[in-house]
Amino acid sequence: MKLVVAVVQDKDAPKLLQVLVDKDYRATKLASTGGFLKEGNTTLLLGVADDAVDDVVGLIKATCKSRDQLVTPLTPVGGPVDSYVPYPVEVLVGGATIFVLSVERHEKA
Ligand code: 2BA
Repeated sequence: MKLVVAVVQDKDAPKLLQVLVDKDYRATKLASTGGFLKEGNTTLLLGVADDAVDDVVGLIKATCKSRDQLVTPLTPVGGPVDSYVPYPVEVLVGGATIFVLSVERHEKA
């Protein structure tokens, strides 16, 4: 068994969960926050059989979209505040960041 951990955008999470549950995959949805943008995203935990990993990863990739997001950088610490003009910069946020981990043991009680 493998544990698939997928960090996805909030906008894609409801559809992705539906797609996964429709195909009988079990999923846990966690509210998470990206370290860089400090904005909400969604982390899904999926315990799946080894031979189902490619299918699950394929469903995630097919459902989640990359999007450009505008970010306004903070004033540089210690820098001159009055002359600093914070121009928004575009950041491409990926469709999904996926980790696949081996599961040593899985039990249900
Ligand atoms: P955030 O950390 O909020 O990052 C959002 C997007 O900002 C990233 O999209 C990337 O395009 C950009 N970014 C992140 N760190 C950067 C940096 N140091 N310099 C310049 N740009 C940077 P994604 O790479 O698609 O990541 C989307 C979200 O997935 C991340 O949100 C984070 O929550 C998670 N993530 C990505 N890589 C991860 C990793 N190696 N470990 C854990 N979580 C990760």
